[in-house]
Amino acid sequence: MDRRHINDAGLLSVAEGNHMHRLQHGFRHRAICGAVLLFAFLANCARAETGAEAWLRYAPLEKQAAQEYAALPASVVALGDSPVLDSAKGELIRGLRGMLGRTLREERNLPRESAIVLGTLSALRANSPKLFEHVELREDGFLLAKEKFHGIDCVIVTAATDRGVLYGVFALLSKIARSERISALHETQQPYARIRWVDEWDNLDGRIERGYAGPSIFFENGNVRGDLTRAGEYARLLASIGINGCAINNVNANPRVLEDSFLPQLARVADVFRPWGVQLSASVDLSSPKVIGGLDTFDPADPRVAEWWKKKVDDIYRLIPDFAGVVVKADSEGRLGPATYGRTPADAAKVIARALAPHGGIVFYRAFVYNHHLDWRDPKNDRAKAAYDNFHPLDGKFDDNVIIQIKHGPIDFQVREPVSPLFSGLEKTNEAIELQVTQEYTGQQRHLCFLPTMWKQILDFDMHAGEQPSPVKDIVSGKTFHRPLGGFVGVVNVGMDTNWLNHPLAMANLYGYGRLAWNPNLYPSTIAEEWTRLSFGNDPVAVHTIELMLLKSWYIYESYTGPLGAGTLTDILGSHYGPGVESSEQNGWGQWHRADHDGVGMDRTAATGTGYVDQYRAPVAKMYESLNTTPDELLLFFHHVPYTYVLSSGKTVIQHIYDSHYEGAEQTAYLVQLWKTLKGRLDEERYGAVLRRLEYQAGHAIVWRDAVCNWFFQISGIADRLGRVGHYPDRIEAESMQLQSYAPFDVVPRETASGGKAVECRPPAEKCSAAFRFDGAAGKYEMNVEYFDQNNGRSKFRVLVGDRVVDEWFADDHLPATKPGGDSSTRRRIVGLALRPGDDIRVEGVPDGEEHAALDYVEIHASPE
Ligand code: GCW
Repeated sequence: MDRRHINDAGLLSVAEGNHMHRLQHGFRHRAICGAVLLFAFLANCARAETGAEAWLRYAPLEKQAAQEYAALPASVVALGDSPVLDSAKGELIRGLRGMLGRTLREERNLPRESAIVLGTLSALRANSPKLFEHVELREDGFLLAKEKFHGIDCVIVTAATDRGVLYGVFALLSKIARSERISALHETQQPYARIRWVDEWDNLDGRIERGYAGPSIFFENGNVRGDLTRAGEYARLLASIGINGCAINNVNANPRVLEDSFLPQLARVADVFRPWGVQLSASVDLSSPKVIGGLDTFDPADPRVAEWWKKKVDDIYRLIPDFAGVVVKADSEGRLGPATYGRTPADAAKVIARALAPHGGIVFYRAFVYNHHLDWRDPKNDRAKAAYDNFHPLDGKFDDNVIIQIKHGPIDFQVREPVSPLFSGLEKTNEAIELQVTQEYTGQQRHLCFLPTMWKQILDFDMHAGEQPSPVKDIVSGKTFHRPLGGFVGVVNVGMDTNWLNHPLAMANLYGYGRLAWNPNLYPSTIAEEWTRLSFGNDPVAVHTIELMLLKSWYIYESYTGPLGAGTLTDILGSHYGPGVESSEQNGWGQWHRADHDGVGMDRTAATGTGYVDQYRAPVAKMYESLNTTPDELLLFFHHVPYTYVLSSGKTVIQHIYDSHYEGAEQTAYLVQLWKTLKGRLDEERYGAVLRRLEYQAGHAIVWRDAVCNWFFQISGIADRLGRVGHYPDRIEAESMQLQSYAPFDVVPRETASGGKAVECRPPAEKCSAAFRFDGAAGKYEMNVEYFDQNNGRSKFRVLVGDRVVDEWFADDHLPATKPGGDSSTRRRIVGLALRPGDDIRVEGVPDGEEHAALDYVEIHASPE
């Protein structure tokens, strides 16, 4: 596939739109003519796709594509015996059966005929000492090769460890699923870093902090689940992308996980992880020695505390010999930590690290330590400085089995942040980068936002920490400073939803995280293409369209939610989902954008600001210190500028804010159009599920657009040059309609409803209505009804034209909202509506529970559709 025209930076361009159109047209034509393609596509449609299989579908290949693999041997031999090797063999059989319809014969002994041979290098060499003489494989790396073994042509999957063999099998199956040629197979892959982990923020009661896909797959009602089938399936998914560790409980850890009675429960999870080479880890609370250990202290300097940790860790290893280690969040957001006793993170880490060391375990100490009661009135205060201020002075004071786990940016997973300066602030300490797969601040798996595009920019960012280039990926993997350990941690938060992350396209983020942790030199476009082929099949139009959508989606999301590095303008005090521009200001959380009447942005310069810039190495600091060399997309992170400041694009800041929000909302609508071109090319289930979410997103992008633009219009007093902001000629406000029982009210914050007001149907009213007369010309129209869908009721809406009901629905989505506002505002689109002048239009609402069928406005646009 020719992908050169996909420019993976920025929004969708007109050229890309046109190209897509041509491409789809061309392929549509061929698909109709080509019986082969048509057959393939029918075969595709026949599968019921729940998303449970994720990228391991092993769907039957088209006949022609399957031809490439006709020469694959008919049997498999595994040299050795271990649960991981058994998984490798089982997976190979399963995959080939699914894709090629062939069932491999399992041979126990050395092959007498051509076979697929699975085994470690040492197992192979025990039989054939000269085999792959010059190949060197480390840890989880593997080799796939066609080679003679005992004089017989074989396909060999080998590695230093059984886990490497398993990874090799997954890689081989992935090639086949993507119809990649394997006739001249000889490929070595070596992971970039040893640590490739995921964290899950699951609470023992089964809820997941910042999880958007149902309850925990690990816990329920305070215990580990009885049925751990899903946990085992998850481990298989993780293994398929090279993930080797998983911390299963929230970093806001419940001390109970370390209770004696709980440890056997943890061991059950380790048991289902083990066959997939995924090592179990747990988050621990530093006050445990006191809270569950019966000591009167948890001071790390107290020998009784050290003794407690040692005994606890020994107990864990008795039950879980391959336990990976622990994750620590301390002195952060209300968690207790060494600061209680005037000790440092190094003191605290040491005590646990020494207990773990004899067993080979690791401590991940999170650098997310900050004061959330900062005085916002002090212009020198800056939360962004916290991680560096806390950890840089401790460089060299951590044991070799301690890793400092650093969020990618200095604040908190915002849609755009610079890279954390702490990466180059530690030279004698192991590091891991923490990336967030769960879309906390990036649309919560309701908005499409493919994050590998962002992660790749972060990983490639040169910190200038030495004479050679020192991109973040090289620092965290230990290459730059020759550290023994390091790597990647992704916060995932999969749930019991069948498809793991709720939005069918969100799984591209988990896949992409794993792929980048394995090889951060991969391009986002390669990752997007791989994932799409594996998840949706090889239809070139589908692959191309989905890849394009993924690659653009982060830029699109950013353009309507967080301009110029100001941070995500979401409600930071609530759900972190819908708009709430002012919520970051005037409180201690420190996610300030400092917008006032004259300007916007945080001055973080050394000259006049907080001095944060100086935490970077000189060349980076120099770039950010100056307005002229700070890239536009991070301008407001580093500088406070007047709204009239002219960007390098030639636009003023305020006009950029307006334009990007309008453009973002338009492009979101265009994503819907792009997706619709795939109808018939994909299975109905996922086609429909994605379409519904994209349509919702297109509506919510307008909520975002209007909220942010109106807020900045209010505060700056500067009008939109294009006259859009504050002017909605097609919009009829609910509060200006003829109301029956509906009553107007003020929505808070005001920018989250059109005109700051909406109407609601308060009990005792059982049904309310809002009506107006249509005075446009006769024709076909699209009507949009903006209403509020809370999660504490299931109101019913009806729209009537005269006596004719043209639409009805329930407000029964599960949005993170109990009141009308930016989280709950939802758009209902009614298309192809025939209207005549003088038509009476009426919206009826029936409230339910705490949800009062609140209505914001109606919009009517001429539409040929
Ligand atoms: O982003 C914030 C989240 C918290 C989270 C915290 C952290 C687990 O809003 O929910 O707590 O970061 O990373 O510790």
